[in-house]
Amino acid sequence: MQQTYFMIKPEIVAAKEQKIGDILAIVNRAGFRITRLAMRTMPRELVEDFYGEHRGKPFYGELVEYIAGGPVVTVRLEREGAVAALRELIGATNPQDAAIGTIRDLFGASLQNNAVHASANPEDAARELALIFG
Ligand code: 3AN
Repeated sequence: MQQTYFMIKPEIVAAKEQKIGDILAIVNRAGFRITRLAMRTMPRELVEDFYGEHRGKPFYGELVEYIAGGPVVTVRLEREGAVAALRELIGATNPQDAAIGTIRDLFGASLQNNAVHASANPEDAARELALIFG
């Protein structure tokens, strides 16, 4: 069994019509078990560490503001081949490029407001899970 980190981003949590349940249902139906789950606002310093690989990029400041700007849903998921399977399920970073039926295709609004995050590789998954859940 492999673990990965999944996060539902602030614009989904803040939306008048919340789609948190719909998104988690898709994840469960794809064979993932939820083994940790919380809603929280991430402190700015935590977001800066979390997105450390993007430090210095033109969108970094805006990205940190956005993710630290409101509560997110933090999720630890378990499945065989969880990391790759979840990346496939969420689709490409830009919802416009995301395959039909993927979570970002269904719920993403823009490159920044792309609904969800999933760890990119097993090393990131371990790092992100440690950062978020200790
Ligand atoms: P992914 O979330 O698919 O791993 P990353 O790690 O390249 O993609 O990007 C992390 C987050 O940064 C994205 N989910 C998106 O919100 C934001 N982002 C990435 N690239 C851009 C960009 N060119 N302009 C604005 N925001 C971006």
